[in-house]
Amino acid sequence: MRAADEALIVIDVQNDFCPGGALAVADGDAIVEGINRLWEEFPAVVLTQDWHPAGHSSFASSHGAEPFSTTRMPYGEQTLWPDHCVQGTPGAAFHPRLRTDADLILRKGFRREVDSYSAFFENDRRTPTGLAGYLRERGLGRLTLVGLATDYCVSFSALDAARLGFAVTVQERLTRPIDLDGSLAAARAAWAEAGVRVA
Ligand code: VGL
Ligand code: ZN
Repeated sequence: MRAADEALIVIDVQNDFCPGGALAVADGDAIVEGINRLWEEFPAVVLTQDWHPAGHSSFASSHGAEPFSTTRMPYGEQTLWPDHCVQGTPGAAFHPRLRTDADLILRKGFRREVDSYSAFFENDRRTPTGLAGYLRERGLGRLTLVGLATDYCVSFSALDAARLGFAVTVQERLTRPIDLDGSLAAARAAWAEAGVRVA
């Protein structure tokens, strides 16, 4: 069993990020059993769920653009994705074999005009999701991150958590990357810079 201040944060293990899904990550489903096993060790577990309204501004279809192209948003550069994790659709549901009896399920990306890769802040880097306050009030200062995708939502969450003063470990074997234009290498370099541990 882990210490009482340790939490497992499971990022976006949802059907649309698994093989057959709208934004499938290669082998995304291969981490499910390992996450369920690791779960047993932790006194606290949080799941995050990417949860977009139809017509979300991160969808290429909302801009008449090609998926995986980029656009300028008021808050900066934004990659445009295939429509994915639309609220209430099967693609937005957790992988059917993932445990879901978490203490907290945090939904993110629900504002049409701004994306939210990180579990802590929207992509404007300023609007908090409330997760930091939740963890702090519960005395959970040490976080282990797993889930999808390594180089987007896991990485942005890890970097924000470190910036907020949490001790952060990414259990990389229980993540899978999208790896767009060197994004995985960039993520790993940023973790080293920010003091995010990789297990
Ligand atoms: C994610 C792209 C768009 C992720 C979510 O969970 O990593 N990536 N929305
Ligand atoms: Zn998304």
